[in-house]
Amino acid sequence: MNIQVYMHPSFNTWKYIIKRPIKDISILTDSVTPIINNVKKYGDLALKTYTKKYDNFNLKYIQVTEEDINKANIKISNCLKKSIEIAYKNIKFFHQKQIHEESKIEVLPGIICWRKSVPIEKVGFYIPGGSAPLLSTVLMLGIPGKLAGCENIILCSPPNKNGEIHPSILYTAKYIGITQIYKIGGAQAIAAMAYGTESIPSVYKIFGPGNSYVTIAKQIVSQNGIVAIDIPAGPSEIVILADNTANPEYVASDLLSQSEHDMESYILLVTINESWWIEKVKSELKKQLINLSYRKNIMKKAFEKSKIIVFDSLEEGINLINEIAPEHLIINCNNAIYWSNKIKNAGSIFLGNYSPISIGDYATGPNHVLPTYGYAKSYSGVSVDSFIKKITFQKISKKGLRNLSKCVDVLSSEEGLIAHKKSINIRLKK
Ligand code: HSO
Ligand code: ZN
Repeated sequence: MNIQVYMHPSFNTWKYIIKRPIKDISILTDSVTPIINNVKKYGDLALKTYTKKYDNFNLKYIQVTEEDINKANIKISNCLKKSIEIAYKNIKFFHQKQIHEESKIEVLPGIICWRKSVPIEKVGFYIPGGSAPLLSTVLMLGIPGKLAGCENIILCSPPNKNGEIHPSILYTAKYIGITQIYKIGGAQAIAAMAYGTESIPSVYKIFGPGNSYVTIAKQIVSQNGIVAIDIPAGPSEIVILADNTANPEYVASDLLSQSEHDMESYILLVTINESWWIEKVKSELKKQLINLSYRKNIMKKAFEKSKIIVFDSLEEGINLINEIAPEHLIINCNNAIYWSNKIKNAGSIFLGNYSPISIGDYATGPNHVLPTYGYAKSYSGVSVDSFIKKITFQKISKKGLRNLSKCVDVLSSEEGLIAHKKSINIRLKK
């Protein structure tokens, strides 16, 4: 593993060091657009054709049956069931606290206003299958969706070569109470949830990670104004800020953990430590990778673009991290809370030697669907709020109207919108 080390880089070089790979999306867009158009035009027929082409299966029925779910249930060990139950409880407990009812505000005598949270009626989840069937993402999306009160939740996931969705995805979905599940993957699943087909109902918002085709498809359907999406998604990201209290073995294990998601994973270590400590991290990476044969190629590829940045002070590190706005940040420093208060941009922050990202990926409670690619500058991770819209209410009495009529008279005149003030004055005429 040949990680590039940058010693005390000057401020004007930062943007080159930290930049994410720029993807030429034109090729992806060209291949995804016809898929979207065909699903829109031919519905289920297009879905079956693409499933044959990309998943190599002749799909008879698109929707998962009760029998499929029961079959999956048998394949799940008690140990896995127990772990899902524990993770479920913690994620639910954490997200439950995000539900607040706002009080009614009497802005002026006779003017009462309030806001009500209303769940998005129909939402759709995309859950990738393949070598890493993300059952934890089913929990991370399903729990806040259910807590918000979404009435219709559907889920799409690609079938394997036997035409089945991974049993742990089916089991977890059922456990949460999601029963409308469809064996469709890729851009065609996104198009189906956006436009609807004979089998798959259209939804108002699409959630969930996926490969670059899925990501582009989500972007296209949302730009077309058809549906909303959760967050513009990109590969996983890990940034670690380390001082001499950080354990190099643990640091290496964290960097490796996020690298196994994607060849494009963004991996960066920012430190004020001496060269022996950095060498120790590097040798640990090599050592630990030997025992991670299953996804070694993905990890090796991801590490080709990884970087170690050495500064004189943690302040510089914090400034750099605020520029990066990483999805995950581990602050592995003495007084981690103090340093974390200086972070303005990050998806989720893990504090100290015993807070690996992996524990949060599965079971501590907070959501693991987080903004990547610098979107943490303006986006939050998924939460109950992601499944809610807020409607405002205004109840005004005649006295309240009188209280504000002069003000609005002046403002609407200034805008030249005379009918506006007339609709007020007409009510106040004797
Ligand atoms: N770290 C991923 C979430 C995940 N990890 C799912 C394991 N399973 C989000 O970047
Ligand atoms: Zn992860």
